[in-house]
Amino acid sequence: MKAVLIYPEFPDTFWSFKHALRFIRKKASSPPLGLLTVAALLPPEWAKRLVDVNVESLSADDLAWADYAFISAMTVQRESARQIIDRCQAAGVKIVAGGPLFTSEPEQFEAVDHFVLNEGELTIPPFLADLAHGCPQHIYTTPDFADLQQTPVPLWELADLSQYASMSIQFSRGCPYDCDFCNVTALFGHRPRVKAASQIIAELDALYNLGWRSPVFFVDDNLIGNKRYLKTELLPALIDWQKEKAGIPFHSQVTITLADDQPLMQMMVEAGFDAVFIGIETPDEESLAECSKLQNKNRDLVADVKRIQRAGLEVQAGFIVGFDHDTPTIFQRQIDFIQESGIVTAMVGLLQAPPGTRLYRRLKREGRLLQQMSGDNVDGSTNIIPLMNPDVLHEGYQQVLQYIYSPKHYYRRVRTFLREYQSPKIRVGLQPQHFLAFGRSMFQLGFIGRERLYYWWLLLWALFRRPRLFPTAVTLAIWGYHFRKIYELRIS
Ligand code: B12
Repeated sequence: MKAVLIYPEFPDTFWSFKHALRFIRKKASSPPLGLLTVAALLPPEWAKRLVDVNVESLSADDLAWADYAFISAMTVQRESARQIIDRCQAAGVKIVAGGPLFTSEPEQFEAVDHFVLNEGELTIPPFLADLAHGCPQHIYTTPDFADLQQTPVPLWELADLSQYASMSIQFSRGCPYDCDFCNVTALFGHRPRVKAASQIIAELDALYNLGWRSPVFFVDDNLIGNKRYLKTELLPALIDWQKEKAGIPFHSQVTITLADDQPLMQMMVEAGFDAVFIGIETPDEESLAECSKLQNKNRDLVADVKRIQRAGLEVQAGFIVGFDHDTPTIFQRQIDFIQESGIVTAMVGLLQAPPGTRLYRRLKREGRLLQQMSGDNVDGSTNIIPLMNPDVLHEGYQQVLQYIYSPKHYYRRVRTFLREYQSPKIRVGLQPQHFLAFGRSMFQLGFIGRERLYYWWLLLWALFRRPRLFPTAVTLAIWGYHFRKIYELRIS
């Protein structure tokens, strides 16, 4: 059997980093970990090809070669997925589809032969068994959650690693919290299921042996969901692993409660973590209560962020406007919070209700749902009717973006952050692409960009005040360029 595993194209989004990747001559930020895991779940004797359309095009030869096309996608890839499905159908290749897009809206894709939904560890084996007996069904689904200790090492060797800026690894799925707008618990449940530390070391070894010497993203929705296991098993194993390795910093996603645990932060930094993404959402206590983000309530969130930064972890964060309790004062409060905390990578979106969430069910009951979601949670669109006047909400949203991503305020935020941030313990070794990126940034941002004065001032400031963080300053300047491009598209 010959299987081509296809990952559709992403549009320009906040996390696509498309405008920043050009500086380092990379085509995508991360490889499709879901498909590489699916590949490892398919029989070893099958011939397999990966085509990530974000880094190479899908050729007629790929389709002529394959018996089956395995397609994975997020909602934001819907359009590209449709085009690929049409091409597979025209070429007479049978289509197997799975992943978040197809799990949430299978009814939208009539041409798919087999939907193998939810977690592949549970649904691929029955599909393969039926296929072997010549009677594969149209849809495979399950209400259960997989035991990650059985998940195989992803087949990274199928991907051309040199095209990506970062690699991905998954340690856990599931989150103990209950934020009403989040579809992670709907997709993966509340109980954090973890891999054994030895599995993670085997995955890291596999990447290292393939020559990978750049950042690795632990894609867990909440890395600290099981703190005990993290402290006693995973982090000690990672600290040990890093001892004979070079150039592999980690980053991940956590909750703000990390700030309460100094020893945990120290261990994470020692293990090589240098950044964490946190759902902060809003500084408004009533809106936090409304969405059940109770772990963020009754805290000094700015102080928490600074404590995490001082420990040596950059805080990137998500923010939401459009809660029922939001009044027009929320826009300035969000701006003040973001600027004061020095959260450089601030992903701000309008409240959306993904299918399967508690928020979706509530708004459906209240008759406040609109059209289907775009799949990009920060494109200024929403599928809900807000309580605030929609014009005021959109105007306020744009005002936040214009402010925080204007060169003046963005670069000021970078300095606020660098003042606090302790330099990372583990860094990527300098590679030719970094010099290239620096050269390009001097040209693009320092000569032709409208941010040129701020750019040079930041570099001078970093050189004298935080010389060890000079490469971080250059990186953040480049990221700022990407964020501005993304939000300029949204605002125009
Ligand atoms: C890592 C990650 C990213 C990374 C890397 C993405 C990439 N290249 O794959 C980055 C940071 C780039 C990213 C970006 C975005 N992301 Co993202 N991301 C994730 C995250 C945290 C983990 C995904 C992952 O690697 N999981 C590990 C693998 C092993 O699991 P998996 O992909 O689900 O695959 C399993 C099953 O789904 C199934 N499966 C998957 N594919 C297939 C295919 C077949 C044929 C079969 C049989 C089975 C199967 O089997 C696998 C093994 O069980 C998820 C949340 C989550 N927990 O899933 C969000 C998530 C996928 N992202 C999401 C979103 C919204 C985005 C953005 C649009 C955000 C934005 N506004 O910019 C962007 C869009 C991407 C882009 N490049 O522009 C949403 C998608 C929701 C949806 N319904 O589509 C999620 C679910 C987060 C959320 N809470 O809503 N993301």
